[in-house]
Amino acid sequence: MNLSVVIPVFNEEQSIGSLITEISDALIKIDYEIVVVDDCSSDETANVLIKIQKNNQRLRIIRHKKNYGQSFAIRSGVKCAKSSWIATLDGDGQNDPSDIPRLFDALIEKSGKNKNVLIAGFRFKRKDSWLKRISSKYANKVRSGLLQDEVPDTGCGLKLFSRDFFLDLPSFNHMHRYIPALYISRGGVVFSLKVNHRHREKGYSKYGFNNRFWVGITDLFGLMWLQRRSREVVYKEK
Ligand SMILES: Nc1nc2c(ncn2[C@@H]2O[C@H](COP(=O)(O)OP(=O)(O)O)[C@@H](O)[C@H]2O)c(=O)[nH]1
Ligand SMILES: [Mg+2]
Repeated sequence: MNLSVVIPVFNEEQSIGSLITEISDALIKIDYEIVVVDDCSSDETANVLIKIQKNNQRLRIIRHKKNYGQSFAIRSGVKCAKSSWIATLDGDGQNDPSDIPRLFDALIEKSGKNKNVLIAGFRFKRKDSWLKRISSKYANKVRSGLLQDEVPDTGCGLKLFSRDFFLDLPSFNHMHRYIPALYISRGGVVFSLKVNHRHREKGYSKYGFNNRFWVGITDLFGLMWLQRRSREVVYKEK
């Protein structure tokens, strides 16, 4: 197993099937598994996944007992992953699975012997509503100014990294938007690579101004505190 593709989903009954087909088409040269983490969806997502699994042995389904949020869903998927390399992407089809092989090659090339590399997708042409694009543009500016993580796009769902390094990061609700800053504060190295971004064709967005803006402000203070307290610990057995 070379790569575990981790997908957090909440109520994506209409999108998850075609996304899994696209992943299978895109990863023909890679030995991979797909770990979908269903965060206690209230629609038909669970049944859709079980049906797909009957004809897809690469698919594993993890279901949360209750809705814990996207960050904890990613974490559960990474914990259950069998590979030491992870690709994570959104379950609504906005990220393009055909970007994964190029990003995976970059991860292997940049990593060498180190496991501290994060490949972060950069949605250079975002296909979101006007309000989302504008608010995200300013949020990214404020965030990169305060956290100095120097990434153009922290919230892209498409990211590749090593399982062990990720599981060593602090775990909290909404941490998935700050993975680059958390990486850097632990001595990690981040590479932002341009990726395709697509409109959401089906289903609905789970995030609006209220559950992103106010939460985001609180998170920024928390992140600045975490950065001050973080240390990259280097040790060796003698
Ligand atoms: N596991 C989990 N995933 C979620 C939750 N909310 C959203 N997601 C997933 O996170 C991804 C991004 O969410 P989405 O609604 O598309 O956000 P947007 O692209 O910013 O509008 C999608 O795969 C969602 O299904 C949640 O509460 N739990
Ligand atoms: Mg989306």
